Amino acid sequence: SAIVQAQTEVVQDPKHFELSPANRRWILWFILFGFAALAFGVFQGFVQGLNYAGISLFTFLPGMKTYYEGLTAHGVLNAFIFTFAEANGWLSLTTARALGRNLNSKLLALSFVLLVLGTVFAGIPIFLGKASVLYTFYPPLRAHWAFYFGIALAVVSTWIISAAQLWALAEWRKEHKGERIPLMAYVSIMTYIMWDISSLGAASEDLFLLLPWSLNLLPGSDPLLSRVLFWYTGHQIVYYWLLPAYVSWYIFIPRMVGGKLFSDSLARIAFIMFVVLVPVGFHHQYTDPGVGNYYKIAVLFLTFGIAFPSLLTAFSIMYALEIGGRANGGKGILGWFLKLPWTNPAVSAQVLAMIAFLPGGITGIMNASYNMNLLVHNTTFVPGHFHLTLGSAVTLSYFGIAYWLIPYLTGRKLVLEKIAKWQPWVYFLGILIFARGEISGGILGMPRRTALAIINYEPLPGWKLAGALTGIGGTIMFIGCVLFFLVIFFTLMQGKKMESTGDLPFTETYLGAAPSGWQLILDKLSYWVLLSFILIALVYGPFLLTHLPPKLTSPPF
Ligand code: HAS
Ligand code: CU
Repeated sequence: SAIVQAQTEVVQDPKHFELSPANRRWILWFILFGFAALAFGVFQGFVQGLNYAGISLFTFLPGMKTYYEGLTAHGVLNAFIFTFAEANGWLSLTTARALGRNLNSKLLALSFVLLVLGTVFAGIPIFLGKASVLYTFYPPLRAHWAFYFGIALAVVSTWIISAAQLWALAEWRKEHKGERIPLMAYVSIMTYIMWDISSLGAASEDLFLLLPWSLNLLPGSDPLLSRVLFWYTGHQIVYYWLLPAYVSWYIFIPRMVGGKLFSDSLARIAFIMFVVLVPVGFHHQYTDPGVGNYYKIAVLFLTFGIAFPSLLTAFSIMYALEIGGRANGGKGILGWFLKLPWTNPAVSAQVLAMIAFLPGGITGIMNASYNMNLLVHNTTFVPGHFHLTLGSAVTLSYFGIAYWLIPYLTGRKLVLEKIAKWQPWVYFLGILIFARGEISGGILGMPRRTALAIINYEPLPGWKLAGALTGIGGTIMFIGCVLFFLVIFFTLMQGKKMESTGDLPFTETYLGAAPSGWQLILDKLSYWVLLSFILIALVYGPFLLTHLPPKLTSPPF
């Protein structure tokens, strides 16, 4: 309680701020569009889960003809469109609030339109069976050009949000010479800077190799180069999914549990590490022939490096939760944990997200360990890992954020509160069963990305139980999603109008942003970007120098 009462430092700039109607509108559209994409995607996910339990339903879904069509729709809608839309909306809001200035609403509108167009362009060929190339779009699998074009539009929409953020920051700096960047803006903008740097690989693959190839302008594809470019982005995209949840965990959760964030600098350092340690994508290619050991060993160490800011985060957030739990009367080593506001679904969803992220992170570190990877690569262990991370840490966090954000944006009170209270628990139970199935099955060699329900060979003995758990867990997760969509839908339709929506529930910090001293270097964003590019050149430079020009020899499949 001494810490709760001690020094307070705010993480945003002015005390009062009005979100403009245009900013509010576009942010709300982003949030709702993202959840709509999630709703379409989880239908496919439900069917994918049942596949492992030996039940083949994929051909029954509207527009679905094959397993791979459904899996592509699931991956693109949930891993790209849902996450891009939520991050675009959510981190525009946090940046605007923290800098005390609305983002350029024309840019928000343009970004939103491009994301919708991108979804339409990519979605139509998927649902026509002309782009069953999965969300990793490895050549020589070839999709209709509209698919690659749509993905490019979606990525450009994220760059536009980054431009809008940086513009607002430049304006803010003119009026606040020598001041520290407010923490809430800092973490939001750093997330997008990290993504700007990281998206260059897959974006150039898409625009310069795959799109022209799909239009027959190139003689063939270069699978090795494409995979290297894809995974350069493909690992860091996971932090573009995760960091918006971290923004909520660092900046909002401490306040919502009655606590406080301990250290401003520690939070900034974590985000700097995500910006600097970009080149780790080769850990998805440990088993790729054609990638030398230099790269595999370099990224092994760098990957352990980039797990570190998540450990910092675990420390920071656990401490913030403890401060809150103790302020609420929690005693003893763990008593504070029970005193968290568990009946508030905005909190329970996010604390459950954190708990799921513990095994999510541990399985990531197992994946990164070269010799473990040889055992689990291309097995269901990997989707087990990423449903604990993307499918839980991120998705459950967005559920939790939505429970207060949608009332904030619409001015409507949440309805069906009883269902909202149960919803995170249902989803959490589902993911635990699902991940237990996938992870144990993976250790027994159960392959991922395989239509197990219709294979013409005998499954290994352990796969039956693992597959059944995957199907049962996936069904419970799906029910958890449906409950969420019900709450949001009826809130939008029938929620009582509130008189005022108040301010965003951001935290105060115990050790705030120091106005002078070594901490000032944390705000020199260009230094960290430069460092990131140097490291990228060291890891990827030799590969590109020895591999280029592209070897466009593979015919399409
Ligand atoms: Fe990963 C594959 C390594 C994090 C997503 N990952 C994937 C794929 C996806 C994905 C989608 O090295 C599959 C791609 C494909 O289709 O092939 N991953 C890692 C590592 C981390 C990691 C080292 N991954 C993520 C996150 C994701 C994600 C985050 C999505 C959001 N991953 C890999 C590797 C592969 C891989 C290999 C390739 C596998 C293969 O062979 O194909 C690390 O960043 C993880 C660090 C995390 C932690 C956990 C910190 C815990 C926190 C919670 C604290 C709890 C609190 C509450 C406060 C160290 C912050 C507690 C309260 C109490 C009382 C307990
Ligand atoms: Cu990775």
